[in-house]
Amino acid sequence: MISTTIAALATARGLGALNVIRLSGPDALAIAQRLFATRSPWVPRKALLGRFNRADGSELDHGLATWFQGPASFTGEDVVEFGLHGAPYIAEEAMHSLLQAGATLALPGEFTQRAFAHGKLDLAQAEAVGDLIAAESRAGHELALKQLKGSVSRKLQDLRQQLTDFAGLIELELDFVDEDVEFAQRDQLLDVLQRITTECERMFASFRQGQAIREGIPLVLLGAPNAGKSTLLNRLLRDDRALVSAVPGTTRDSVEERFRLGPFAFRLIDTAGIRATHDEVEQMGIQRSWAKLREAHIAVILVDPMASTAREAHELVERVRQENPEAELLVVLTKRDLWPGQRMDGFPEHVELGPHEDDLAELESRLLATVNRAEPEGDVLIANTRHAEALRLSLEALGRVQEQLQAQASGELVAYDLREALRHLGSITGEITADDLLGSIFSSFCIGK
Ligand SMILES: Nc1nc2c(ncn2[C@@H]2O[C@H](COP(=O)(O)OP(=O)(O)O)[C@@H](O)[C@H]2O)c(=O)[nH]1
Ligand SMILES: [Mg+2]
Repeated sequence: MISTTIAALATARGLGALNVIRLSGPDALAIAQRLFATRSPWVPRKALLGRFNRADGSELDHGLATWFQGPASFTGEDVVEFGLHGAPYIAEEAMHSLLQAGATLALPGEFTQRAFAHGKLDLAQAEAVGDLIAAESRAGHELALKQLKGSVSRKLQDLRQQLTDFAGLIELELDFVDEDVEFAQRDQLLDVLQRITTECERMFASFRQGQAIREGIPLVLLGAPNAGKSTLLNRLLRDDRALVSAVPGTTRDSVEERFRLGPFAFRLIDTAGIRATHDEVEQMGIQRSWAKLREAHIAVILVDPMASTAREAHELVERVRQENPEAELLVVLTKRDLWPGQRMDGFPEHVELGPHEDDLAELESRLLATVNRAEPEGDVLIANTRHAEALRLSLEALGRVQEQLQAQASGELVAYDLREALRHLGSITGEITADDLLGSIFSSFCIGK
C-alpha cells in the first residue's frame, strides 16, 4: 500500500502564465483543504476558486483547485491539482507549504508510476506518456498516442493469450505421452508455434520503422565533393549549419541535425564527399559516410552533372544500393542554374535542384513521397528499445521451443522455454517486472509527470 502523498510542480519551471501543482495520495484532500480556502464545497472534478495560503496561514495566491477522487483519477489515488499564477516564486512557496503540510516531494515519473501501480496504465502505456511529451512530429505523436491508447498492449495481450493456449496444448500432449497420438500432435503444435513466431517476428521487425518515427528518420546526403550536399542541408534546415565552400573536401566529418518535413522528424546527415583521396582525415570522413549510409532509411544522392558523368552517377547509385539495399534512394542533379534548359539524358532518374526556392519546394515534395515509400503506414509499431529487446528474447525462447518439439524433447523442457517466452512478452506491458526495471523506466521521466 502506498501511504505517502506526493506533490510536484507539473508545469515547466520558470516564468509562465500558470503553475500547475499536483498532489496525489491518501492525504491529498486533507492537505489541500488545509491550505486552500474556498467557499465552495469540495466536489470531485469541479474546479474551485479560492485562496492558496502558506502553511502559516499567510496569503500566497488566488487560483483554482480541482479534486479528483480516487480511483477516478490519473494515478488512481485521490489527486488535487492547483492552478496558480505562473511566478516561479509562487511555485516555490506553494511547494514549500505543501511539504510542510505533510506532502512528500515526488520523484521523477512518480505520478505515472503510481498510475501503473494502480492498474490505470500498463507499462507500455506509461512509457507512451513519456514519448507523447517528447514527440516532435505528427507521426511521432500519433505513434505515442496509439501506444498510450493500448495498441501495443492489446497486440501483446493477444500474443500472450495464444502462447498460453499453446502451453495448454503442450500439457494435453504430455498426458498422452505414452500413446500413439504424439507424432501427429507434434506436427500440429509446430504449426501453431510457427504462426505465433511469425507474428512476434513481424512485431520485432516493426522496430526499424517505429524507432525511425519516434527518434527521427535517418536520411543521409551523399555525393562527390562539391556536389552541393552541405548547401542542401543548410537550405533544408533554413540555417547556416554546415560549412559551404568551393574547396572540394570541406566537409570531413559527418554533420547530423534534426529537421522536420511534413508529418515526419528526420535525422539529417551531411557527409564527407566521396572521392579517391590520399588525405588521411578525408579518407576517415569518407569511411564514415559509408557507415552513415548503412544506418540510413533514405539516401539522397547529389550529383553535379557539370562535374560528374552519367556513368559516374550510375556507379554511385549502384554502390549505394550495394551498401544499403533497404534504403530508399532519391537522386538529385544540382546547380541547375549552371546548365539552364539542358536535358540531362542518361543520368539515373532524378530531381533537378537549383538555387530557386521553387526548386527546394519541389525537392521537398519528392522527398516526402520517398519517405512515404520508406515508411509505409504500419499496423502496430514497436518504437521502444526495451520492447524490441524483450521481443528478441522471446523469439529466442520460441526458437528453442521449436527445436525441442522437433527433437521430441520432454514436455517439461518445452514448457520451460514457453514460460520464458511468455515472461519476456509480459515484461513489455509490465505484467511481469522487476522493481529495478520500473525504477529505471520512471526515473527518465521529469518530476511532476
Ligand atoms: N551555382 C550554384 N552553386 C552551388 C549550388 N549549390 C551549391 N553550390 C556551390 O557549390 C560549392 C560546393 O557546395 P557544398 O554545399 O559545400 O558542396 P558539398 O561538398 O557537396 O557539401 C559551393 O561553392 C556552393 O556555393 C547551386 O545550386 N548553384
Ligand atoms: Mg560539404
